[in-house]
Amino acid sequence: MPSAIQSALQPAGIEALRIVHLWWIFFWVCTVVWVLVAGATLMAVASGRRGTSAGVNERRVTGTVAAATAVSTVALLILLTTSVVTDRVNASLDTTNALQLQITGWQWWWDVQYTNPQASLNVVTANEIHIPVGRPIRVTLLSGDVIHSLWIPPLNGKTDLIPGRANEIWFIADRPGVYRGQCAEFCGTQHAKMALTVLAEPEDQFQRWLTAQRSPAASPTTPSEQRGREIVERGPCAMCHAIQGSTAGARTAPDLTHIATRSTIGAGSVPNTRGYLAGWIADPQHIKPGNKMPAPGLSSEQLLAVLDYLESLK
Ligand code: HEC
Ligand SMILES: [Cu+2]
Repeated sequence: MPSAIQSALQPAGIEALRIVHLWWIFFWVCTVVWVLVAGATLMAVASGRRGTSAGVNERRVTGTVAAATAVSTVALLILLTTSVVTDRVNASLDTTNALQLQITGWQWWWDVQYTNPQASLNVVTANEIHIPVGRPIRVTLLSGDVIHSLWIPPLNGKTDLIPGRANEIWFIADRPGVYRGQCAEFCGTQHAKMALTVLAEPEDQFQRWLTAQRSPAASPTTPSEQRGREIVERGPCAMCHAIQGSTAGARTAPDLTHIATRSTIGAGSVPNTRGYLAGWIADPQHIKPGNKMPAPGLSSEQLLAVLDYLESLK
């Protein structure tokens, strides 16, 4: 996977582009103000040394204050209008043919649903989204616990996920790439390890991914995978996780139906390799201290079987 972009100064979509324009307007207006203030201070120091007479000073002060007030008013008006206009324009993206997503923030991971009017075509995943390039993405933002905030800097600004309320954002990716989003509202100990990876890809590639995600979990093909599935279904895992097509159907932890297709585990904490997966299942608290998955206490034989099974969930 190419390295992910997480900079608001490298926009990959029209919404982020408008925000970066706004950023540069703020930057230049503030720079000019700073230079004027610094210049005026230096001039005041210099004229103080020269010791100008009181009468001249008074007239100059009135003039300067009037000019400074006018400049400040104009500067503030520029900042106000440009930010209000950017906000309004960004809020009104054309959403014809939009892809509808529902993202729910949990301490400390993202539940993602590709909602479809036909329920059997729904896709549930976590912490990693695929989106088609050039199509508006309309996201409903919910929270399962506390306030979170979703920020994918190359695509759009931040929007909060608030318990008991549905917020909405839109964005569109102009070019393929990997963009890294991050929770931007402090939400507890592992707030910093709450990333959302966005893979923007051409429409046909996206459709292939979506179709694959719609299928239930792969059936075990080896005795070890079979054993792993039994442990997951009968053990504690099924109390929190869902694997479509198995009896595990809980929704308070990341959906594991196609876990092997994701690039990271623990919401971007570590790469999804066999080694890290083993480390995660053996002791999730070591990789992400304080997270809501207790160590399941599997024997090494059970751990290997569970690993084989999870790695088969392509
Ligand atoms: C008490 C609930 C609970 C139990 C029991 C549990 N998990 Fe988890 N699991 C979680 C939560 C919550 C997360 C997300 C943690 C985070 O990223 O902050 C998670 C994350 C994971 C992940 C990483 C998923 C991802 O996309 O990042 C894997 C893999 C996983 N669990 C496997 C298992 C297995 C296998 C078992 C049983 C042996 C199990 N879990 C038992 C709650 C649980
Ligand atoms: Cu958060």
